[in-house]
Amino acid sequence: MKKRLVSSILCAAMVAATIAGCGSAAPETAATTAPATTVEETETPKADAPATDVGSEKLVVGFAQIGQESGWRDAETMSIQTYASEHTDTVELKFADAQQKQENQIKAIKSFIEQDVDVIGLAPVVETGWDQVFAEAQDAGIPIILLDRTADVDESLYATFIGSDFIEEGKEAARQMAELIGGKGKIVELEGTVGASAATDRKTGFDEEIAANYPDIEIVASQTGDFTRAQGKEVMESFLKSNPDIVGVYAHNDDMALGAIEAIKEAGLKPGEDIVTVSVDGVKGIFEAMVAGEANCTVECNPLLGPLFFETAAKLKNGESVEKWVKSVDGVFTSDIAADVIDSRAY
Ligand code: GYE
Repeated sequence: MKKRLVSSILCAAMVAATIAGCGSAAPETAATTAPATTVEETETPKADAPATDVGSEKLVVGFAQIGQESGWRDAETMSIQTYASEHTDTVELKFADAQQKQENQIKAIKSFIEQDVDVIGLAPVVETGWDQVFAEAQDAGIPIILLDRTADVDESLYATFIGSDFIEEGKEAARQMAELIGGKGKIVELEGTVGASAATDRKTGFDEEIAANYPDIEIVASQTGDFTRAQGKEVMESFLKSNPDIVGVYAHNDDMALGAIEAIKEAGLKPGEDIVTVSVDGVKGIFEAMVAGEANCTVECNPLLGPLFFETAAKLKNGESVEKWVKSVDGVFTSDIAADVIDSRAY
């Protein structure tokens, strides 16, 4: 029963990823028939045990989540909590919501160490400032899995990073933007949380690709919207006031793009036509906006990391080796195919 459940979750993930890949408008970053994750991630569980089986004891995992800043984050939380609730006989999850604050994440990690969990998972809200608490976990013999964002620490301080290549996402977004605006014009950039790897790298990838290959595209303003819809809207309002002649907006996540779309409409302009959008994540809301003709492109970033997270934690508890970076394989979606794939989107 347990085994079937794990298999069906994996199959569902693979099917979803395959559908996603098939819909890809620009397949450079997407393996069209590949699962959303690498071989390591989607390995079929052994015939005689569920993937998170660690013998007679339960696998006890502490996860320090960032907060609830975006639809993407909610989908990831759901993926982790659903896996735990469907595997209560083999898995125990201690879940902390840090409400966007690094100090809360550090507190959560310290409490997980005190409770002597088997493995600690963390989505680091920012990249720096982790050395000391990671060293404490290491001294206590508890491995750390970085989930979806990286930390700027020595590689020896964590076991693995599971997530996407943000630089590549930024570069892909730049190529899509260039295509949409015919290689020229003024654009603005809505950045994610200051100091977060997903924001820093999505900016680096995008800005470098524009600078290297599109001399007639000018990024006239770039400012943080903290990965939220409300701040995306607010910052876009001020961008529109000081830059009335922009032709595109690049947002480091879909939620900020959705906020920007509201601001564009309120300014009496047509999002998707007067000002095109390119963003990252692939959440349902941006597909709806694309179907409505108000958004143009999203570069996918897979948040359904729950099963892989627990399987990796089980491996670490069992003393098995894991890759230092288990990279997600993500697709790219443009508005012309949004209507065909929207029903198959799992988040
Ligand atoms: O893209 C954004 C979220 O860390 C990859 O965080 C994640 C990012 C995601 O808030 O929407």
